[in-house]
Amino acid sequence: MLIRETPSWALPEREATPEPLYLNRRAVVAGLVAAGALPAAAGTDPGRLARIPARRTRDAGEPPTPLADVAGYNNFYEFGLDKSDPARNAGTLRPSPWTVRIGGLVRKPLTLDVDRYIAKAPFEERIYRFRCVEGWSMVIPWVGVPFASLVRAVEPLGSAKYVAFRTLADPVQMPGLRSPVLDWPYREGLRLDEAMHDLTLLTVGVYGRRLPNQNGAPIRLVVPWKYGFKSVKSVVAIDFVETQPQTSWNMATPREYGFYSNVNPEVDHPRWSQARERRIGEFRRRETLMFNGYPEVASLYAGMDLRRFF
Ligand SMILES: Nc1nc2c(c(=O)[nH]1)N[C@H]1C(S)=C(S)[C@@H](COP(=O)(O)O)O[C@H]1N2
Ligand SMILES: [Mo]
Repeated sequence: MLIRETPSWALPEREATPEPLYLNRRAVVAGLVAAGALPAAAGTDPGRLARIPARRTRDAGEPPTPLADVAGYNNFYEFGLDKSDPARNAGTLRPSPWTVRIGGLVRKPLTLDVDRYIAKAPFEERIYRFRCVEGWSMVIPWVGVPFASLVRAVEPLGSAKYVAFRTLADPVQMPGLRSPVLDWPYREGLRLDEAMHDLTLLTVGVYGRRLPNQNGAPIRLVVPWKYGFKSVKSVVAIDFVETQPQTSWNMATPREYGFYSNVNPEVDHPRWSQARERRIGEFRRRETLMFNGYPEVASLYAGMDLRRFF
């Protein structure tokens, strides 16, 4: 749903954000900086986005999860296995300068300089539901651009059918790489039509700020109709390929983590039901919605048996 459309993105922050959120943000951010979970501000605030998103093009219709939870309760195994590890350990990640190499079966491969991209791309704010396969969920105001715009820029060849994403794997910056829980680097993938769906967001910020390291700085994917592990963090390489790429979670436990992993309350994970979820901050569990409440993606899977292709 389009809430605001303006010719210019250069709105003052208070106009780009609903008032209660705006009023809260400074206090919350100050608290997180004090707790060491966000970069400290030395005069200027390095966490601020160079440009403020002008448009909110998606609203979940529910209040966003507080930034303290979004940036304090994370899965990012490169920094440890506990939910509080990434916020504690991801300070060693250096998100700038950062490049993303985009290639494979494309006519115009390119290397993205993320700082320059952040300074130029026409960002939107999108409030999406976010559902982890572990059974918890949040509502998150992301800042990003539709991934499809990048796909169009590199001009995939007709033979490109899938997109493969890879996270940085630097043991100096990422202490979690010492433990072999996953086959590093963290890899994920989408079918090309999924990658080009308007909901698929190339994300650089949250709550109007650059992504905290623990949320996948400086650039990550967000695929809101799929379980959270498909939303790969701190991306360094994107390749267009012909056949379904290997993905880290699927390689680790294929019975538990399918390539598609669309949120589906009717297909249980072998170790737990997916029928319900706990929204972080709520007490009672709520029912999980098909495709996480994004029914517009259903046509991508027409004719597919979603029990077999889970
Ligand atoms: N590189 C990388 N990306 C990752 C993960 C990870 O461990 N490493 N965890 C995934 C999982 S399981 C979830 S639920 C989300 C969590 O994103 P958030 O911490 O921003 O909420 O990131 C996903 N992307
Ligand atoms: Mo997850």
